[in-house]
Amino acid sequence: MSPDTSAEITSLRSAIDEQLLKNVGVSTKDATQTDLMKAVAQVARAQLSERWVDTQSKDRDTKARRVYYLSMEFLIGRTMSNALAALNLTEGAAKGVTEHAHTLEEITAREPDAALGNGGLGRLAACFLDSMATLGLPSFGYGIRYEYGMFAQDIVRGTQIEYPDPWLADGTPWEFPRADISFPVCFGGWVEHLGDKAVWRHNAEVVAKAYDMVIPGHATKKVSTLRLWKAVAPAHLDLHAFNTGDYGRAATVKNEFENISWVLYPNDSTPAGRELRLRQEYFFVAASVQDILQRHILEHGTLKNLSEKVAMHLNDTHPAIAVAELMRVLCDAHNMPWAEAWTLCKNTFSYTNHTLMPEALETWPVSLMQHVLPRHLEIIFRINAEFLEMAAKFRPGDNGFLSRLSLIDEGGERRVRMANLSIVGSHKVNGVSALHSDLLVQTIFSDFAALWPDRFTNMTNGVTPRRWLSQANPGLAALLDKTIGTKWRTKLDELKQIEAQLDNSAFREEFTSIKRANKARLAAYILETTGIKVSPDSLFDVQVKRIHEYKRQLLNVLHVITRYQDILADPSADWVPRVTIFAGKAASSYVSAKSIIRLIHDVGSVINNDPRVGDKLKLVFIPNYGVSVAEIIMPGADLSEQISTAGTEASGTGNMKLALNGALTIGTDDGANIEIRENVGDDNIFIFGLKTPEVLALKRGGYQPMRHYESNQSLKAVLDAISGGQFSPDEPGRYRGLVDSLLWGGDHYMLLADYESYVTTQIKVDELYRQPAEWAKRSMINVANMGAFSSDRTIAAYADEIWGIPVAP
Ligand code: NBG
Repeated sequence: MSPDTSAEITSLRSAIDEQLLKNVGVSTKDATQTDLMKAVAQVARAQLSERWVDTQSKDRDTKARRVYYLSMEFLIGRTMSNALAALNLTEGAAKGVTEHAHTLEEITAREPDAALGNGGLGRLAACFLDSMATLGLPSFGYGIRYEYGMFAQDIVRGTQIEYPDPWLADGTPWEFPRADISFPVCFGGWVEHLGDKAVWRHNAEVVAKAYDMVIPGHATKKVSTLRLWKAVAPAHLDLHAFNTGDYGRAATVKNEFENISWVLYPNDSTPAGRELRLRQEYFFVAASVQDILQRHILEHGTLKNLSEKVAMHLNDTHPAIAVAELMRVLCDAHNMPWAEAWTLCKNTFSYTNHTLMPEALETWPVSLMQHVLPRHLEIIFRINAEFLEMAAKFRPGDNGFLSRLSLIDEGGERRVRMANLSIVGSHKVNGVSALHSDLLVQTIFSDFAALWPDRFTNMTNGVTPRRWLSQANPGLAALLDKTIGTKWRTKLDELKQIEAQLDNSAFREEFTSIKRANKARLAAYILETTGIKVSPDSLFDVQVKRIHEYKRQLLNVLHVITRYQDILADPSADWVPRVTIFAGKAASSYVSAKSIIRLIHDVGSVINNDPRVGDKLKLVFIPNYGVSVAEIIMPGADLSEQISTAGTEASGTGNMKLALNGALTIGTDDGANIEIRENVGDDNIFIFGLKTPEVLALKRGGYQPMRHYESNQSLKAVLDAISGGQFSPDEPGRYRGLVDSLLWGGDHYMLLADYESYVTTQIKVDELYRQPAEWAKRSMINVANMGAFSSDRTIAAYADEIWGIPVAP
């Protein structure tokens, strides 16, 4: 319960004042919003610290089995509001800061986002930590303490410009540096074999230093830990260079080591293919494995029972080198026999695949691996030899089978396949939605599935209701509390009860006016960040996610232009006013994605300034999408665009956040959209387009995008307008290449094939929106049926079926 006695609030106020004075170093009357942010954070931090110490000592005493979630990315966002809510300090802090004539919203906005991730994969990891803590799961997340997180996006004349994100520049109140926890991590050199013993003579060493972020659970005092590693040069300077006056060289050496934890790689779907990235992967894995084994030995005195007490999860293949590292440590450092070590290893690891996109499947050149991690390469070769020997017995004489299974891709430059290593080294492998998991075993992993059918399973993604409903949408949260009680925060299935209110007009009106207020807030944010004025009475049509061809933001633009042309053709028709809202970043080297961002801006500036259109249609692009921006957008959306080509989006989680906040989905039969439809019912979602088998059949049968262009007049008019320069009069040829890639380049993601069905479905959306009561009802049904998409459900299933850690129901 929140502190409701004035005594509690008074003591919170004096705690804030005390922190201002003793820790932040300002007098209470001079405190700025940033000072107050720091002071409030210190108050919360002290309580988190106590909870951390408690949780650790309980888990130690019970010798708990723990899960270690290894991930290159954790997209945490801001911590303040979440921490205050978990500690029941929100109300008190809000009252405390009003004393200083500020609102809690203003104070929390001073905190920079911890954007240590690219998109869905990293945000999923953050939601998972929240759920692990809330479920009281003995758990650690392990990752890298990047000095620079996801780049900041600015838009200059329609073009994306990337800026570094120095989120740690002013320090963060939320981390706990663990000065006494550090481990060496070695690189390079060669391997010597002395008898049957392998000795890795590395030629470089860096130190990994631990920084913890305490992840509070909700409705529990349990916390989880996110332990992030910072790379530090073994010596601060090259002393020899320094003493001979070569200061440049002295600093270079330091940088060479420390750049490992400098930046998050900004590509979320193409392996950066750079040595530094491989070093990053090994760096955090090696430090984490040492930390985990040290804790295990302290508690159990032996490594023989490692897999009984330790579950290590590979979040995608980025930490896959952990399989070889654990083998190396067990065999080389602890003299464990290979076979025993291998059994432990398989029982310890599990692996989640997050994409079917072939270009995103990580592989490393054997030559690079030899150069950076020579001992690991040997170990991978040995794992592979034993594995292929076993597989050969399964299908004797089938060389194709063996070469597909091999951990080494022998076609062209030899490369290590990290997905294959992950599968072979794990006891469970999962996809992230029912469709994705099915496709995994039918397509890219079919050979492995033939060998080990039981190894493959599904864990549909989820999102934390604390951040994505309670915190992001306080209006709706309050209405829910009043109507069905407060338990939904940790038992999201409780939302089902609001179906009893569907015909209660008072409830519906309140529900609608909350959405209206959220839209007004979003409209204000749009005005502030883009200068474009939009009316909250319009339908807010939202597509927010990374910009990627398979996600088909371009299809959305085609629809917007269609609508624009139709409005011009018949301006007096009864148009449902609409604002199409985009946000998202394009990988810095992804030329087509950047061109789509520019097109959105070009089309927007024509439409938004056309007096014949007015409020009937607006097109906006909100810059610098990230967790905090999403917290403003999700509650203000009416329509959620989830329009990837069927079979390409592994799951999606934005789709869940939007529906949880009452947006209706327009989407393809893809990823978790399918499960959202199953939960909310066919009448409460707009599904269109080709289904996965149809996409595959069309590809096989020879897809001809030109046919659609020739047979559909409005599609032709739209594409002609773009390629003819109607939206880029200063450079008419700007988008010719983009249109050509659809017409002549094969339209890889089949935009043209889905266009007609998409546009027709958008008309159905309008029809429903014309009936506000009906729309509100369906929106309520969406909220009511989102219980299945809580990350608590997902994590309970992982714990039960993969990690073997019981959670209390
Ligand atoms: C992404 C998928 C999404 C999915 C998230 C989380 C990667 C490699 N994959 O569909 O594209 O929701 O992972 O599972 O980032």
